[in-house]
Amino acid sequence: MYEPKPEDKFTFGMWTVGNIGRDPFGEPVRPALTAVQIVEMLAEVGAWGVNFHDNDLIPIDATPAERDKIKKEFRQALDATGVVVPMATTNLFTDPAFRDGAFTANDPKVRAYALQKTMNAIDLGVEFGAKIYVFWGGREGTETDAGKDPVTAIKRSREAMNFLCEYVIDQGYDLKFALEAKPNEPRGDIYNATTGNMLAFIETLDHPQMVGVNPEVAHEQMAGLNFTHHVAQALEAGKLFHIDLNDQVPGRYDQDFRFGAVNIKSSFFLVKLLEDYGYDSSRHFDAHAYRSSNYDDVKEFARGCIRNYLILREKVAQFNSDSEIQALLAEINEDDGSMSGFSGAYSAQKAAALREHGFDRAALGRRGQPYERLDQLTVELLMGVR
Ligand code: GLT
Ligand code: MN
Ligand code: MN
Repeated sequence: MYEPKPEDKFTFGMWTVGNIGRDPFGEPVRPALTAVQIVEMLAEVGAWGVNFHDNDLIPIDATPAERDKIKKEFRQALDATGVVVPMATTNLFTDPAFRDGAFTANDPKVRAYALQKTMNAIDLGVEFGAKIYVFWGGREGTETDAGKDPVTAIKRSREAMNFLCEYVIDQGYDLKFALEAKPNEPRGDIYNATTGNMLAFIETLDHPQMVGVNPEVAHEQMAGLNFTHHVAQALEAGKLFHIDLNDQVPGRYDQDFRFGAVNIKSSFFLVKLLEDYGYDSSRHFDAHAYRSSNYDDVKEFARGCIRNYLILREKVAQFNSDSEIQALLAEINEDDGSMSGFSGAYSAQKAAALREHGFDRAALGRRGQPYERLDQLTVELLMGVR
């Protein structure tokens, strides 16, 4: 009943199901999988696509011969399983070279190397069919503002994005960029910390039409923000190019839990937004299994992400067709048309007429809204008793 279909576009990063369970306090608990094993696992759980960082697929020190062998085997696994590569990205955070950032590093050699690495990684992603290219600047931040001027950091980020947009245009690639914000971790503070920051930054680029966002549930929640509202702003602006689905207890470390594992209600409103507005790009699970899991349980984790999305989508359909809920919504949004002369685009006449209109302010203040009732119906629907 909750079987994924290709048109659902459920994807996982290689680094998600392939996560070996290392954390700041402990060594890996799961053996590393090959790219082929990851593709096979994703096919088994019903995923449509796999995304990768350059170095998830090809180790940073691989020889040309190793590189060719890995690419060949990966291609065979994709062909054999039908798994596709909709998105790719660059690892600009693991290697010690990026300890002070990549595009925003103070050392110009690091900044140039980051551009070179990204051009190569773009080529690799495009070679496997990627149409979306994600930028997550995990190291683009500081622990102290003593060493880096934050205005300079913004200018460096812009220069890098403009350079790489031109590179893509120059190569004739059919590729769009999606910028992913995160407030902190692994840096103390990361620049352009929220999706809203990214949306504003994009409008300052030379090719803003090529660039959108890749919001991640956990990243806005780490900052204590309403993720659905951030996604709505991106969606309304035509900038929701990609999305990273997972879950997170606010105020904790960067958890990247299974989608729907923590906050069912906010996950529901997110799915409702995506479905109501016909979001049509990848539904990417950027999450990983508990460190206590072995690979059998990692498959349960991946299936759980997919099932939770599909279950919530069914709940959305139920919400949208529940007559009591819809009657309440109609009541809440009631409009007798008497204000239509004052709404819409400004005109001097409208403004003059509005100034003359007498309002019964006390009556406005007496009107309540049945949000308790509506929310309780929503909760009961989610708890499965409606
Ligand atoms: C890393 C990070 C994610 C990003 C990935 C893309 S890598 O796992 O935590 O949020 O989306 O670089
Ligand atoms: Mn992410
Ligand atoms: Mn994350």
